[in-house]
Amino acid sequence: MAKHKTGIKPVLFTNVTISDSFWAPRIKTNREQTIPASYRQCRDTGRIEALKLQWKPGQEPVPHVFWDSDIAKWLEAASYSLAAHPDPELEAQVDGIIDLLEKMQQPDGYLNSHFIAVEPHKRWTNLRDSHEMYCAGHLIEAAVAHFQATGKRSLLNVLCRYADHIAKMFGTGPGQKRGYCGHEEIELALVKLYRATGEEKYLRQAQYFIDERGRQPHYFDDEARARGDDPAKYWAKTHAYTQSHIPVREQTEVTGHAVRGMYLCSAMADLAGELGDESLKAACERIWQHLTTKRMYVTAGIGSSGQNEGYTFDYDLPNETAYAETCAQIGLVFWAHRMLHLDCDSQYADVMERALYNSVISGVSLDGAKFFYENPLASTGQHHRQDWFGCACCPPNLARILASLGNYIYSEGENEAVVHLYVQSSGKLNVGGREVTLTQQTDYPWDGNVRIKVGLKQPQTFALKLRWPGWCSKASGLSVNNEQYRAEMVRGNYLRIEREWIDGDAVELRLGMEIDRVYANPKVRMNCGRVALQRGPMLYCLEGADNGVDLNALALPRDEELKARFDASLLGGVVTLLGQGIRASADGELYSFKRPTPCGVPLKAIPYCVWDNRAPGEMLVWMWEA
Ligand code: FUB
Ligand code: ZN
Repeated sequence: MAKHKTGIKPVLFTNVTISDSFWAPRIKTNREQTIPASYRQCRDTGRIEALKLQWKPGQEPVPHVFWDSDIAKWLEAASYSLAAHPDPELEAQVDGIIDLLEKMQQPDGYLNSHFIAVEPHKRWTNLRDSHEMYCAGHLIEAAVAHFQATGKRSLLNVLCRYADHIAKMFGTGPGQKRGYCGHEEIELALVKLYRATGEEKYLRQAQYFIDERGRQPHYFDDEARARGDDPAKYWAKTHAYTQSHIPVREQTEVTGHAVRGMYLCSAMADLAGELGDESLKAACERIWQHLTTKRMYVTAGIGSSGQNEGYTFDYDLPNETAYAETCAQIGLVFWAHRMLHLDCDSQYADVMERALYNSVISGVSLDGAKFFYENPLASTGQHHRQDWFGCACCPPNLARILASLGNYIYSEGENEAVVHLYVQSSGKLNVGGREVTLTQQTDYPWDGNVRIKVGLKQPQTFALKLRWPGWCSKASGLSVNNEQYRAEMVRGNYLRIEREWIDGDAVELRLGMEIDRVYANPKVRMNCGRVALQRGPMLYCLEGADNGVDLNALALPRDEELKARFDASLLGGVVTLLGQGIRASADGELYSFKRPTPCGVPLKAIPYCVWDNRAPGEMLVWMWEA
């Protein structure tokens, strides 16, 4: 197991039971709707059929180069689901696909449905664009999840053989190619494979891929020439698109394709922890600072442009055309979680929470059947979730993170138990070799009161660390067994309570949850004069269903005192924000010499993450402030 610098490691979702009113219904819907629907989509679109290698020239559809990754993410999600909820029908579907993968594997270990059936002569000839190792990485993650969920080695054995094949092909040794994948993913997967098998060779292979990335002469240029292509005619124009323009330790900014960058940084953080590599950690910290201070949406969406599915320039955060791919935010959660275990600093948990409650969960409808690929912050009413996509990376990515959401709440160490997220749940931790149960009772994210009961077999001294969320500025309270307690605030913004705990001890944390107005730096030109609303971890938006059309004709007066009201019958039960806005008439001419006279209108904001679950209409996060 990883030896993290902080000495803490995540408590696995299999030891966490979530019982709140926000996530628990989403996880259930994920299990009952999203996972089965994604299986049907993989079947009906030919993705599963492609594994049979029966494709013939001229036949449609042609198995796509990264179809295997969709299957892999589904397998991973299904495995997590099986770990928590045994389901013979689902297990049979999983076994059926594993059987196809076993049969598909080539004698040398190679495994990719497109490059076996469609373009066998092009195997490993275009690492920059072809996604072979990206698919391999997702399959490895699936294999580890399946092994951990079921104890079966069937898929793990297949993927170990494939990983061995890849390690034989790529490296610095004689006869090896000095390549790495254009879409990062295999690096973090190999670290997982190392942790699951204990085989250090997989860790070393991940390290090789990270160390090799961005070196000169550039591998992608050399391989382009070998294919007879001119590297100067690269369609993406720059190797910054794949974060390989310079070696990773020299990188200071997020660049290029957002999902790729997040998977890369996740692997860098993993390796920094595993190898105690300070230079990788420092690079992660620099890139993190750049992303979160200059290129991240208030919803924690990242990657503002569809053109490169990624970043443009600092402070360029358009609302209506925001790309903010669901997968990118999921990648951000993966990275933030890893950073948190390199350095137990609440800035990482804050971003992780912001992404989870806003631009990750926005990716799926309340009924679990429709998905956003892009998560804009304004819409004229044309943007809606869809059943599936030709490029279907997001739905199964959502399925796997929801099925394993328990991973992000607690961490455990020799002498400490840490709570990163407040979610009504129960976590079974291993603190210094003894079982400690933490049971949270809370209405979070709608209310900031959290009661944590400590369950122990015998009294034990350790530190309980509770994250102080970045959104919480209002004086709040902390008590232990109903007595006020002055906890030490340790580096990284965690409240630390060290004492001898006895079974049944209870801690109460009261986080003042106010309605906050958020203002963007004026360099974010789109948001000048505008304001966003936040309450606790939730960002809010105006939606047409509540506020009519022309949301840009509405403004929020600067002195308006909004009220928070829980509405059990709305959108699965949400806190809405209510108040009076002012509205200018939008009925006039295109241009006029007359200043519009606004009139008062009721205004209602709902959590951003649940928009587009009712009648189609406009949506706006950043509203005018008058
Ligand atoms: O290229 C594979 C996946 O498809 C990427 O991660 C997404 O951005 C989408 O392009
Ligand atoms: Zn995606």
